[in-house]
Amino acid sequence: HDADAQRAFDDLIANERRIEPRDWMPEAYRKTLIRQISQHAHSEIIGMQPEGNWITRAPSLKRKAILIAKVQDEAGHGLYLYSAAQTLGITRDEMTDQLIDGRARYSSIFNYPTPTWADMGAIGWLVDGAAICNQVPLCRASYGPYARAMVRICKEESFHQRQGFEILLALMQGSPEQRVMAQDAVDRWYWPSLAMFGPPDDQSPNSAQSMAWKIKRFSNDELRRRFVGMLVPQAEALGVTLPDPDLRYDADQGVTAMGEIDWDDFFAVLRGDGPCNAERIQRRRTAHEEGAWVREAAAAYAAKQAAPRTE
Ligand code: FAQ
Repeated sequence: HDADAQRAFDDLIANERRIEPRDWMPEAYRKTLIRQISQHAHSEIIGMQPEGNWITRAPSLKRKAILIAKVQDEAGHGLYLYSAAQTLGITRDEMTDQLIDGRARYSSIFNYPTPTWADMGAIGWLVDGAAICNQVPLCRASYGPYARAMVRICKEESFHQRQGFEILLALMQGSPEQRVMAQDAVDRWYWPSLAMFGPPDDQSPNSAQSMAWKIKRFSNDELRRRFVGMLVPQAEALGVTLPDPDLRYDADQGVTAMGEIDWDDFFAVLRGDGPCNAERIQRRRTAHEEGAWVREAAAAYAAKQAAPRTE
């Protein structure tokens, strides 16, 4: 019976069909999806903090409204993704506990500070740009609920990326001080955004199996290279310099050479030793604790609605 179930699963994967929550699936497939989707959800939720930092200080009402909308979208993405993970048998409470206890991973990128307004531009352009590049292929992931969540998320990420680009463009067309601020933000976010794609292929323990299961469609290094190739003409349009003297780009062949990422810094951030790891988790934990009364009130209200009417 198990062999039949495995064969049915293998056929669905081989034929580019989707695995749905009620289908049989190997335990390892379920586990790796819970791992990746919950990490992705946590990234969206923690990812609200670096930009949330600028909502009260945005330089105009219009900029403030746009930034609020973007951060709100990130909350929405986190919620879709938690729901997708829940279809695999983990509860929202378990995922939340893993995050606020510091046991869960979330993207390394959100452990860096946002000292200037130009960081809002660099995050949109580089971080959302990297997210799109990584996530468009995930729209074809073999697990239905994850793939479908990605479609809407990618549409919203495209708007986020454009708004970041436009912030940087406005700064690059501004005063000399504003141009320096924009370039400084690009210098600080460029390398960490490349690290978002994960470790090099020969140090990526999950890639081979995730690609065989058609969760991942391209390797970490392939997507990273594709991303840099997208950035080069955009950097030129902006008038900013990508801080990699070894970068070689050819319009026909794309990126032919690039410098080495500081992997020691990446692994330090993964261990929890990045500049903002402790602050990010503490803030999430406090927000969760301060929200306890809202959850209690919602549960009490739901119970009251479910109870039979007495009048
Ligand atoms: N940070 O074997 P691999 C966003 C871990 S976008 C932290 O290569 P895999 C939008 C990895 O989990 C950001 N950890 O792993 C936004 C694994 O550890 P584990 C979120 C990382 O899964 C924009 C170990 O290293 N996007 O939020 C990172 O095959 C602006 C070995 O790595 C996603 O999550 C990293 N950068 O490939 C929001 C996309 N890289 O679990 C707000 C979905 C690797 O064994 C503002 N995820 N690790 O303990 C993926 O595509 C994949 O999971 C990868 C990693 C590509 C991230």
